[in-house]
Amino acid sequence: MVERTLAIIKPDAVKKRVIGNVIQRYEAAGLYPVAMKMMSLSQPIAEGFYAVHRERSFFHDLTAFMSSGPSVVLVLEGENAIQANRDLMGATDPQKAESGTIRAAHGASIEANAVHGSDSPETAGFEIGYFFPGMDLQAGC
Ligand code: IDP
Ligand code: MG
Repeated sequence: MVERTLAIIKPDAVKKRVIGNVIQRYEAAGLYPVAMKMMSLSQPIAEGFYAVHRERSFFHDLTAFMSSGPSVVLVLEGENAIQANRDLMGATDPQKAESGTIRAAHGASIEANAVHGSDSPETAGFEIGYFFPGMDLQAGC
């Protein structure tokens, strides 16, 4: 099924100058950008985005990191895009990520792990709407 997912190239990857490399990996995996913008997330915007993690010990550090510089926020479209992007990203901890994944290539730590990807249709719907209001989770609109 063709679906959409929300991806973020995080501030660490932007600083490392690997935006182009990451987008190349998306395209090579059949995940095509259908919306994209570069933006600096404020801490409140990062807090709203990661609200599901607000009780976690790392929440403050995570939202400070996410607002430490510009990110690239994208909607990717492709066959089983949500799971396909999770596979392409690799494990949250780059040291545990399979070789060939984006996080194995570019992640520095469990926090500064280069990319975000939605983890379910429910979160993809919320996350796409959060950054691209009015844009549908479903392809073809
Ligand atoms: P995911 O990005 O692989 O879906 P989540 O568990 O949803 O991982 O965590 C969201 C983000 O929070 C991670 O990508 C990472 O940046 C950060 N994070 C997760 N676990 C830790 C931790 O134990 N310490 C610090 N940051 C963490
Ligand atoms: Mg997650």
